[in-house]
Parts: sequence; C-alpha cells; structure tokens
Amino acid sequence: MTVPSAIARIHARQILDSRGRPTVEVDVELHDGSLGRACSPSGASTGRHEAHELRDGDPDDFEGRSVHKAVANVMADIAVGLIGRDALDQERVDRDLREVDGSSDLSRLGANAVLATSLAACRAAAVHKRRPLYRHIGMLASDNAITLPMPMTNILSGGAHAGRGMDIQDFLAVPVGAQSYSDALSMLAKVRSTAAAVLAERGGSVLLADEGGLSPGFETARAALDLMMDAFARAGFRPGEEIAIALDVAASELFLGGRYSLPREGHHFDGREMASFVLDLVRNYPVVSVEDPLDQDDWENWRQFTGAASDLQIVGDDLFVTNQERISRGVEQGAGNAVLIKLNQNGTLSGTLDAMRLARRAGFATVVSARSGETEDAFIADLAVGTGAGQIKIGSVRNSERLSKYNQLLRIEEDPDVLFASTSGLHGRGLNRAA
Ligand code: 2PG
Ligand code: MG
Repeated sequence: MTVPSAIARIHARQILDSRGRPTVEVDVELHDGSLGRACSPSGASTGRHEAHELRDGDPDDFEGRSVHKAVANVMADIAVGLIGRDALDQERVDRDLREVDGSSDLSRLGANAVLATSLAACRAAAVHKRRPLYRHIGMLASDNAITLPMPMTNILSGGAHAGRGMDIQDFLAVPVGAQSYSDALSMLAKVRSTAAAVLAERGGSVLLADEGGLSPGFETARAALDLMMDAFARAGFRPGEEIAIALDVAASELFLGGRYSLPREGHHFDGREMASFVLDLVRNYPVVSVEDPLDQDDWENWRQFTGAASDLQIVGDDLFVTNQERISRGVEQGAGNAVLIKLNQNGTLSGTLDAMRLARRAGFATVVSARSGETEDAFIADLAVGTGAGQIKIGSVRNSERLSKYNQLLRIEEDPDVLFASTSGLHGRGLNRAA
C-alpha cells in the first residue's frame, strides 16, 4: 500500500540567486500530490568549517559557479535514496540524506543539493498536513513556544558584501522598543531611509551592498556608527531605549597571517588588540550584539572577550557554523553566548534543529540568519517562528530576496496565537539577564 505522505518524485534545477549566481532549487512531490519547493542560499564571507557547497568549477560556466553536478546528484543518488520515504519523518529523511552522501561535510553530493532537498521535503509534509510551515516546523522543533522574532537589520554594509569599502561587515539596527513585529519593521524602514537621506545630504554614496545595506565606504567604524546615531536621532528614536545597534565584524575575513588587518582603519592587530578595539566601540555606542569579533579558530581570545563583556550578546557565526560539536566547544569554554543559525552551514533541517536545541539548552541565544546570496525562498522566516528562535537577521529592508522573508513574517503576524518575542530572546536584554 502506498503511503500518501511518501515521497513520489524529486526534481532539481539550477536557478539564479540574488547575486546572479547559480544555486540549487528542488521540488519534492508526495504520493497525494503535495508539492514542496525549496532553494539553497549561498554565503560570501563563509566560515572554513561550514558544510561544503558543491560548484562545478568550469571557468566558462558562470565563472566556475554553476551547480549542474549538485542538481544531477539530487536527481540521481538523492532521489534513489529518498523515493518511498515518508516525508512526515523529517529526521529519517535527513539521516538518509547524510548516509547517501557519506562524508562528514556533505562534500560528495554538496550541502546545496542536500539542504534544498531537506527543506523541500519539509514543505511537502506541511502541505500534506495542511499546516502552515511555521506550525509544522514548530511540531518538529517541539521544545519551544513559537514566536515572531526580533529583527536585526543591515543599515550600513562593508567587508565582503561591499567591495571591502569598510572593514566591519554589518552595521545593523535592532528596534528594541518595538511593540510588535510590524512596528519593528516600520521603525527599521524609517531608520534605513533616514540613513540614506543623511548620507545623500552629506554628498556620500548611497550605493547598495549585496544585502541591500548602504555602502558609504567610511574609513572608520566610528564614522559609520556616528551616521547610525544621526539617523536614529533624525528618525525620532531614542538610542538604546527604542533602537539599538548590532555589529557583525566578520573578523575571519580580516585575519591574515595570524594578525587582524583592518586596512581602511589602518590597523594591524593581534587578538588582544582586536578584542579591545571591538570592546571600545561597544562601550561608546548603544551596541547590544556583536557577531564574530574574532577569527573562527581564535578560541582563546573568544573566551576572554566573552568573559570581559558578559552582558553583551556575543554571536558566533564562522566560529560555530551551526555545528553541534563547535557549539558544544563554545559552551564548555565560555566562548560566545549566542549562535547564528544558517541552514546551509549545517546542511539539513534536522541537524539545524539539533544545533538550535543544543544552544538553547546551554542558555545560548539563537539568531536565525539569511546568507548574502539569497533567493525568494522565505523558509527562514517560518524557521525562526517555528523554533521560537527569538531573533532573525535577514539583511536590509530592500530587495525582494530579503523582503520575501520580512513579508512572510507580516503574514504570520496575522495568526493571533503567535506573539512577538520582543527582546526576550536577546542575551543580556531578556535571555540570561542578570537579576
Ligand atoms: C554573515 C552573512 C550574512 P554571508 O556573515 O553573517 O550577513 O554573510 O552569507 O556572506 O556569510
Ligand atoms: Mg556573520
């Protein structure tokens, strides 16, 4: 007898992402006709320990970036391994995907092939159950109340997303005083457009970076932070109370030959100097969250940084790469107190949910994140809600690959049972706040 929720057909194709680069899209169809479709995103400031993204490497085809092999792997090995499996059993689907691949970093079939299949199977199961995706993910995650996340949103961009016009990668706004998700979004849109107006008045560049942030190419982080403060004031928001700042230093991108090189600022730091440079910024501006202040393998300086600023949210992205072993190491050593959650760093939905569970049980905050290369797929909006992650980082409130997620959260807000997390999931503000 055929199970109606069993996987009947898997199809994959190469599509283009927000940078015009190829990525993998997968359709999973169940026996009852339920269809799930999902795409893999792609980073630019990628961590060394992420699951492996498979690209063809043919210089004549999208400069080596085509993904025909990954697409073929979905239609061959993955389809053979998964057809007939019950899509309602996400853990089994994901275990099979890992087994079919057989490598620890999904390098044989490609994490892009594996992830898009894992997410498409989840969507098909939600369709079969006639459940909104966030509720279906909520059932799979099971250990947390579903909530609408607090967004942290790019206002200014540098690093690998903006031609290295600034040393620090992301200057983000966090609307800590927002009463609801839609209130948060309107505050962010106001700050974003006010920042553009202030820059334009001063004759600065209002060019957009990869994630839709403004890319003024300031020489110093302080100049960027001062511009943020001016935009907050002009928009009529009290800094620290209504709106705060988050930074993604993306320090692994600055770590060369054992030192931190900040060419725009003109600094060449060792780990301790780098840590005090970041701490100095944090102490002089209303910064509530700092991501990757240090390199992905600089554990000792991470530990000391975390000890020195325990009231601050300190997020590991390249450090943890949504990987259980690395998160455990961070918990044991006291390196960081929050985890950036990126599905394609891990490679499967179940692996990502396990990583989130582990983080949460250790008292670490979680921030679900988009990649700098995105598609119109809004899966992470439902993921952030279904897991009650508390926070989401999508990029700026510009460009449809970002807005597809922000807008999906507006739709979910119509469900009266899903409450806004506000700052309850932000380390130091709600989570683990000192009594
Ligand atoms: C990051 C992300 C998103 P990328 O560093 O947090 O901003 O960038 O996807 O390029 O790794
Ligand atoms: Mg990052």
